[in-house]
Amino acid sequence: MGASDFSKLPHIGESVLRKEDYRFLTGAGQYTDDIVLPNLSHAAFVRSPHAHAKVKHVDVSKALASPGVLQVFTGQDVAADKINGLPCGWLITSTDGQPMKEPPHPILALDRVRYVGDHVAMVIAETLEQARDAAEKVEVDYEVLGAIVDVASVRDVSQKHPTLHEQAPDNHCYHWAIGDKAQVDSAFAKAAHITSLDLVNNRLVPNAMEPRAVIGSYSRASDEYTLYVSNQNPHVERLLLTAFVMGLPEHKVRVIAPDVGGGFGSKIYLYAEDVCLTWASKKINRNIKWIADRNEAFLSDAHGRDHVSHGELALDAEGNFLAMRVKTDANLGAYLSTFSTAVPTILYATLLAGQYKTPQVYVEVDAWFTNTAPVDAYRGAGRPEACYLVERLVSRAAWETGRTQDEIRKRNFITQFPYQTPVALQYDIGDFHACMNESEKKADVSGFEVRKAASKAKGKLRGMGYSSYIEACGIAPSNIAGALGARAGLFECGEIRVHPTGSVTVFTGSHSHGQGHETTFAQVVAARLGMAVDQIDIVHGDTGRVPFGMGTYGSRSISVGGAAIMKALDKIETKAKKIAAHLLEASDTDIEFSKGEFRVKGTDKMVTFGQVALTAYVPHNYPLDKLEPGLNETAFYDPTNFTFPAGTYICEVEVDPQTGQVRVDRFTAVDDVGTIINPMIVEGQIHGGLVQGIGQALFENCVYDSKSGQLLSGSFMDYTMPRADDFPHFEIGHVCTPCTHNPLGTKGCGEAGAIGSPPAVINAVLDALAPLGVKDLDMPATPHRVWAAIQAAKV
Ligand code: MCN
Repeated sequence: MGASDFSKLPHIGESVLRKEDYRFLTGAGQYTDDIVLPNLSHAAFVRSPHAHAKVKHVDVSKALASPGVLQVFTGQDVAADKINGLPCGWLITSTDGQPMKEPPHPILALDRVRYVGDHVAMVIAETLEQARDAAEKVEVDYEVLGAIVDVASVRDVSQKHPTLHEQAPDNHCYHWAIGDKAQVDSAFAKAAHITSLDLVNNRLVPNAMEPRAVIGSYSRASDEYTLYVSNQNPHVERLLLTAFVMGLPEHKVRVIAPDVGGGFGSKIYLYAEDVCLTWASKKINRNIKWIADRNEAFLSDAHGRDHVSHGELALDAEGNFLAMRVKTDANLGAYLSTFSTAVPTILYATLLAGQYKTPQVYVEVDAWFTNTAPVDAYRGAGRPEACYLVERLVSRAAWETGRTQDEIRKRNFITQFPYQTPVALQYDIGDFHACMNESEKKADVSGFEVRKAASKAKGKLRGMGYSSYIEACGIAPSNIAGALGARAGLFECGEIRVHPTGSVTVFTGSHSHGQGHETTFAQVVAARLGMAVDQIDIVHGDTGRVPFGMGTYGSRSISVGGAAIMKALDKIETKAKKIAAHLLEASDTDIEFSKGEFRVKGTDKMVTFGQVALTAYVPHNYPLDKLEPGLNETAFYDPTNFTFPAGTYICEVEVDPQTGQVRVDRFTAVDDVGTIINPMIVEGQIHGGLVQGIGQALFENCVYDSKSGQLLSGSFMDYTMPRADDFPHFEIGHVCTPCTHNPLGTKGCGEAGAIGSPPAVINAVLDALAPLGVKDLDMPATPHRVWAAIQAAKV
């Protein structure tokens, strides 16, 4: 079935209420902390209070003697059992052909700690309180070393900085580039105008509602481990844990990621705690639970973003883009987290063409180690950083050349598809003009001047900012990703199990941690099989039940996971037609399937899907010589390209010039996410993304003290999370150009809001401040920063 026929089926485009919400809203969810196993013990981690130190000695004797303590483990114990460090899943090759520097990432420190929060020892006790009390009694003799935390300093290798890893002199991980430098330089030489910009993409802490949580369990009866973990991709977790770290066969470990209270990327990875608890559950023959508290989450969850960039855009006299040149330094933190290395390269630099037909783009990226928590993919991952750079440059170019925000964009929009960008990606489809036009209409751009005058009358400054984003979702295909350094496949798996009574259970390798898959995936199956949505159950998050899966990240689930389900449904339909043909005494090539009924073409002879299902399991009248009984099919789907959601966002802010306070007054988001399965869920996803993106632009900032390396924003007292009353009503609109290469026509929507919104906000703030002479501002645009920029512009 083609994407166009699919989009017309019942249930597609319907705002079906979320099936999962009953249990979430009535407290019946089963999160990792809700799981209580017999013989349960509790773990607490001893974490480094220093950003960088030698670990000279760890004395666990007092902790071991504490009440209730079962065992205390250190890095030496882990090493003695030949447990490896955490692996990195993406190999980046430097421009000189050398592999990136890949220093060891021990699960418990051996002789050095490299960031505040680094794991030193694990205490296991009968109760959580006993484990925490005993952890305080572990005595660690540290020799404190100098720390380096920010990328703007570490990249200056002419200065002598502390070195984190002997494998990485100068703390340098890789130098990577894409694009044709000579062509770009020659285009710049001919430019009528060059716009340049230095900017910082601020470090963020993910802060999912449910902090990370782990239960390690071991059965002596079966010699099998079970790891319950708040995680986005249980099969990948299992693969890394078994093949790379513990040296176990995969079938000896079952990973269950039950209800997960948000991840936003931070729960993609294999963390030290996951390994420690799994390993220790056999050592002490007890079930062990660890739930991060919020402070531990701030210290030890993988952080996001943290780029410093210089970007330049060359234009001709008419405002056409000729070339873009970018240099980015990325902070990877103290160790390489699972997919960290792909973020500032594959997921960032390849998006720098944006929505524009800029003929040449050249990007150089240096990645660095610092004494900070590891950085990895966080909602958007690389694409927000790319969009921020492109859209800030484009807006600035408009101001500098006296063009309007829409004129400069429309002039340069790509209009012919497929479109090969100069940075590897090929966009399959889009309609950027339609998104812009719809967004301008919904934002009432023509009424802006009146609103601006009204703000002025109140002593406020009003500004309007644009952002036309494009992103790449559903990273693919596996063979190209492999050639680019991925150490994993990027397909998805789906299994359809039709029961004798005709209801269906779907097993998917995708993972839902807030995105509503139990509803939208059921809509897809219900649409195809002509059934009610509540006849279908979706199972995910358990390597013991789901055949295989690559999990959820990069807004891939509906487009890759959903496509795998569609493929399995094709197989179901093919087999079911054969059964129907037998029942109807016709040839299967004459059978049509529609709305849950199999018909012989051109006749009124018909059997229902339910009759076929029953026949498959009660095969009394059945072609047993030609066909196996049962109706159960599995499919793997490896996409041929990314999907490319795109849109235009328009933000209007009001700034108080006395206090620097910024208020988002209006925000319009028009997105093209292809065919929409469930508009209510898509809208919710866009809302969530917008709040995270606007949060980055105005409030959130992860700050380490530049000398001591202490995390200064380690709690909600110091790290400002956005709240509902910080936002206006979001004006949401849609344009639909169905994705050309998956059977649903969908593109991802989970990250769009977080990608497109930050530049719209900052461009709006800069527009408001333009009359005061403020030309630049970094995120987050806090009142203090805005006020300081206003004061600085006065001198
Ligand atoms: N959908 C749809 N029609 C489309 C596209 C999507 O109806 N054209 C639906 C999907 O069926 C799914 C939801 O929208 O129910 C999101 O789908 P998709 O864009 O495929 O994204 P994923 O399900 O793969 O979710 C991952 C994405 C990412 S990468 C982050 S980070 C993120 C996000 O989604 N983290 C989230 N949204 C989140 N939402 C919540 N509540 N919690 C998180 O941790």
